[in-house]
Amino acid sequence: MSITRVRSNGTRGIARVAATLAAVTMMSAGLVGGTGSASGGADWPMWGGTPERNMVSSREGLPFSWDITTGRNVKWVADLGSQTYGNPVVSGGVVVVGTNNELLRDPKQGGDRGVVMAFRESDGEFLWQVTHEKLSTGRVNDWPFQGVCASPLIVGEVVYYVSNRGEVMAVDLRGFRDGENDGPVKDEKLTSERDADVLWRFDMMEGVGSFPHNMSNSSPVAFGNLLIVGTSNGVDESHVHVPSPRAPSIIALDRTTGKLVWEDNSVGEKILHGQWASATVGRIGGVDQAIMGQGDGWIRGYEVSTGKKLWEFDSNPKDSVWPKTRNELISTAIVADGLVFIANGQDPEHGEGVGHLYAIDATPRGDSTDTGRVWHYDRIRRSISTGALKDGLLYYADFSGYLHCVDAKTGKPRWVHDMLAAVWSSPVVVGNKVYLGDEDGDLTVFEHGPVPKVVAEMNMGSAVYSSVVPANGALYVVSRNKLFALAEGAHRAK
Ligand SMILES: [Ca+2]
Ligand SMILES: [Ca+2]
Repeated sequence: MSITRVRSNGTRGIARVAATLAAVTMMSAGLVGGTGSASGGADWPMWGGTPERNMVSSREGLPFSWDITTGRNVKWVADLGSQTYGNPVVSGGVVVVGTNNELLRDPKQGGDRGVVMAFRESDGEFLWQVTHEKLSTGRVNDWPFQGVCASPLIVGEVVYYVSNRGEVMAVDLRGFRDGENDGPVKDEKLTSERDADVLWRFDMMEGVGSFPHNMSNSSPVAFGNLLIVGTSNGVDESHVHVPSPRAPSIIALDRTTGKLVWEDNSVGEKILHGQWASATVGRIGGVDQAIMGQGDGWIRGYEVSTGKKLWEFDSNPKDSVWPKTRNELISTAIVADGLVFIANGQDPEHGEGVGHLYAIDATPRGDSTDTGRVWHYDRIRRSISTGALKDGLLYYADFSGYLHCVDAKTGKPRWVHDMLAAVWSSPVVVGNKVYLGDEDGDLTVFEHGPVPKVVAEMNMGSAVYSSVVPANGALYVVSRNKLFALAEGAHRAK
């Protein structure tokens, strides 16, 4: 496969990474916030739709073709900043997405900032925004113009997300439009209806000593009253030195107060580069586990209520060498069919290379690299995507632009499709269709099944780093600078 075929857009990678990283069934008692992909619930309140992060929805009747030029099947379009790497989430009638500040909505909040914007779900009207100035340390911690990268999480009336300043934020879904200044934070300087009502913030740089490499990125996941978040702790500009080896990779906060509950630092100074992954929560072997890829290329599972480490799995062959063949983990694990699925890869700026995809049994304890390996698929290239598993078929994309359909039981390939452009996005199964976007801005729709079949391909006008989000009769797609709400039968006038 050609290395040069994949175009780079020239901006600094990792931060961009964040991006794609930047996505629950209510079954297990503690899991919070999901309406359940399996149950066909309406909202999509987090990365992956549910805490198990499996990119699958049983929603029916969503469009699989549209035309952004004529407006066919386009319900509404909202403008975002100039670079958008995060994914929208939808809950309580509100669509929330991270972007940058190049669409200046408030002259009082000028300059380069990370921004989270909220829109009304029904018609796309802008509701409120929160902005975060860039860190004064610059690109080593907070890359210019990358904005807020990871998907937020909405639980009830609260939006949780990680800012470009390494803060875990909790803000009111209703902002100040409810006439109340909610939460412990009462000293917001901007309190109009278009501003955000902050409930609390937890600064991971100050609170646990994290040193984010290039960008802070993690999509929070909730379990009961806990919020599980990755810290993004990484190397410094030397790309060798880990300035904060004692900082944890993963933390749990109290959702109500923002106070630290548990933390784990199994990685220590073994961080290869950065840590931009998001945690997954699923019940396996009777234990509710938090599972996350970490900066040394290992995946770890924790008892989610206590933070006790249960198992750890090396995603790289023992003879691999960073950065040529040893990879980091940017992909979010999914829990499906009682197993954990995850692929490794690298910062897109590092280009293409070998990758590894695994099915992992999360019941063995300790070092489970051998005991937990159900299968290993080595035809995948470096990937920053997250998987989607339905009817025994696992879809997984790689950065080289291939969409792999793999037998989830055996790890044997069923088919591979070449998107002919780099893929940051994750495949999402909606009903009997599979959606995947690429860096050329093409969004391809496949028939879900053991045989490859392209149903449609639409260009979205600029790169699609995000993954499609199905919610309440609409499909949300984010390009570099626009948020599209697509619905069957809708027609947006020019
Ligand atoms: Ca409020
Ligand atoms: Ca407040």
